[in-house]
Amino acid sequence: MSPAHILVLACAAALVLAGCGGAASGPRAGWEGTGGKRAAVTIQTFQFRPVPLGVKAGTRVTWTNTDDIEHTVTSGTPEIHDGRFNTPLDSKGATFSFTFTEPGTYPYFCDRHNEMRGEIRVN
Ligand SMILES: [Cu+2]
Repeated sequence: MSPAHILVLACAAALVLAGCGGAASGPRAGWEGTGGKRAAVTIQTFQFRPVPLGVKAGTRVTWTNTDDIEHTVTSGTPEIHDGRFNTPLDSKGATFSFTFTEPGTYPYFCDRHNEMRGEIRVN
C-alpha cells in the first residue's frame, strides 16, 4: 500500500468519526430545543422520592412507579383535592408527567395510600 493510499484511508476514517459526532449531537440539540427542564420522582416501597422536590418554573416532572402495585399521583392532600391532576399508575414502569409553570408549593399524594405524601416546590 502506498503512502497516498494510507492518507486517503486516514481521511475517510476521520470523516466517519466526524459524522458520528454530528449525529450524536443532533438528539441532544433537539432535547434542549424543546425548552424543557425535566425532573423525576420515583415511587418506591410506598414512598415518593425525593420529597420535597425543588424545580424551576416550566419544569416537566415525571413520576415513575417502581412498585408492583397501583399508586396514584393526585394533586392536593387527602383532605383537599385541588383537581390539578389525578392519575393512576397501575403497575411497575407506569409514568405520569406534569409541567409546573407557576412558582408555588404543590402538595400531592397517593389516593390509595393516603399516608404517601409528596411536594413539588416551584421557584
Ligand atoms: Cu400508593
